[in-house]
Amino acid sequence: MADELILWGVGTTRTIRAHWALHELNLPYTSRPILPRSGETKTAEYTALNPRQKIPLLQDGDLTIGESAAIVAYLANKHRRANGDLVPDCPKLYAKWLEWCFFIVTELDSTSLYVMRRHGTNKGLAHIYGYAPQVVMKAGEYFSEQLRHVDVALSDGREYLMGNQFTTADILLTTCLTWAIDYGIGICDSAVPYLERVTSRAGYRAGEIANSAQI
Ligand SMILES: N[C@@H](CCC(=O)N[C@@H](CS)C(=O)NCC(=O)O)C(=O)O
Repeated sequence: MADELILWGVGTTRTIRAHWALHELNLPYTSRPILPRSGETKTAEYTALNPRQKIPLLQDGDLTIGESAAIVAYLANKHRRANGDLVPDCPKLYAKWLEWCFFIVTELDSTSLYVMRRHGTNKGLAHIYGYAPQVVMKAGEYFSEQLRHVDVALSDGREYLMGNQFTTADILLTTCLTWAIDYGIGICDSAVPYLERVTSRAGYRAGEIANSAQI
């Protein structure tokens, strides 16, 4: 019998990545719907599991893994699908997939959008990390500049970042694109049909519901 999968966390751009991957892969799991900034990430029970006090966090038997990009990559690698893996197998394609994943989590997420979240007042954390409007403006500009890498790739008409193979890199990019739209930054034209295509996937829809803070 397979180990029980337990996913901690709902309600954020990072948590939806894990819910979405679990639904893409059709994996049954138990959701522990704790929320950020609620005190639920700071309980003794949760801190023992994750000293970073962050969500999402996945438990797979005796394995505990955090970092949304690592969680989805782990699941994709462990659970290969007959109708298309969420991670490429071929070493060169794997390298390109890895490049996309690192690019998205470092340049688009951590250096741009998360900086805006930390230092802005629009749904932000400025009350904790300090209000810095100039930094927020520059981070938004940086996001748009870095998105050129995505624009050039998608402008050749490919279906997904890795061509016709939907991968976890698409999960990461999609969440950054919806995040950027939410912050009013705007996205490149080539990403508009891409975003429609990806968010119409059954896995995304199911992941979105599972990630909802209401359930
Ligand atoms: N790089 C991490 C970031 C995780 C993160 O910052 N999570 C936020 C919510 S999106 C959190 O748990 N914050 C702690 C709290 O608010 O209690 C990931 O991608 O998983």
